[in-house]
Amino acid sequence: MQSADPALPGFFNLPSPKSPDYRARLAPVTADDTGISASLKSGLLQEGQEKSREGQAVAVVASEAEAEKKSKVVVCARCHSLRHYGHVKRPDAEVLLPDFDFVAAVGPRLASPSGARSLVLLLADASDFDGSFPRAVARLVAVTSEAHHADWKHGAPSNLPRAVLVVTKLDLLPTPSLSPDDVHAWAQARARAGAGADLQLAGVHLVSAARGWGVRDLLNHVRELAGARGKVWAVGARNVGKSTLLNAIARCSGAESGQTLTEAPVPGTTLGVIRVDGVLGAQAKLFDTPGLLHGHQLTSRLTPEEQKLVQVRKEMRPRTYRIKVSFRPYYAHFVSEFCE
Ligand SMILES: Nc1nc2c(ncn2[C@@H]2O[C@H](COP(=O)(O)OP(=O)(O)O)[C@@H](O)[C@H]2O)c(=O)[nH]1
Ligand SMILES: [Mg+2]
Repeated sequence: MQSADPALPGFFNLPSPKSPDYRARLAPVTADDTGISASLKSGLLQEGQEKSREGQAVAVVASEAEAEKKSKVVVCARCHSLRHYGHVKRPDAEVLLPDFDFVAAVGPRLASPSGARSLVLLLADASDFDGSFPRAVARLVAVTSEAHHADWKHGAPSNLPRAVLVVTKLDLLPTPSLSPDDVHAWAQARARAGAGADLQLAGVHLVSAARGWGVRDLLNHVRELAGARGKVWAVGARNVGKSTLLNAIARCSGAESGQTLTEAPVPGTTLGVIRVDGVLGAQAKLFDTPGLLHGHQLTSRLTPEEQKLVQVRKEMRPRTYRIKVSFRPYYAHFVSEFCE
């Protein structure tokens, strides 16, 4: 906590000093409210029969205003800026925010053989699989499952954490030149290469939250795996599309909570674990999590301006270039390859 700079995280204001009897100066609340008209109390104009039609119109306006107020979502200033302007006001203050460590925060719950069922959605970006697949979390699930499986064989209670691989942003892959079966097999192979061959996946889903591809199938599978009381965590590197996917899942499920997670092409948009209500039923819980730092995600090492330059927004196209021996092509100025 600090009180020096209101723009930096953790800012707080000390309340102004008050005298001990400051409450005594407030007017006492009286039981006698006969002097206040009923219309003023209800906020609606209902005076006299002759004004009844006018009163009805005002009542409709008032109820519409009430409904609009209810449907309006209150968000913090940082989310407001991200939602409406696509950037945070003070990028220099972002480095002061703590990193999210899923293994430390949720690992003990996954390791616990009792309690609610755990399901981890391992999200990887189709346009940068190796730079976004959450290896450490996948490894944790693999090791925990293995340990629980051994306990279960010896008769101990065992609640195996399950993992589902979700490949996001499928719309960015060159569709005519790739078959879904090939992408499916490739994604599974890359996940095993990253987390170890002992990673058991309960399923692989190829989705595009932007286009709504595969979202319903994923929702049905998640409901089935989570059961009535399970806990589901969406985990992945920054910008992999966790919040966008959970919003798409919530829309697909017809959830009426009105809650929308903030989505933005800015790394580290989501700051804490957020429970998404009304998607999986009363007892089961779905959580959005902050993006993990990924050592292989090159975009997380760039400045916001550079990130905008290399951000993939449209479907990728295969290109062929003829390059002379000993020349070196540069991709987006930060990857190069020497031609022999
Ligand atoms: N093309 C495309 N972009 C997506 C998709 N899902 C998310 N994005 C974009 O990826 C960026 C990061 O999304 P966000 O949900 O905030 O990522 P998070 O940090 O993992 O929560 C945003 O600009 C989204 O619009 C998708 O399915 N297709
Ligand atoms: Mg997010």
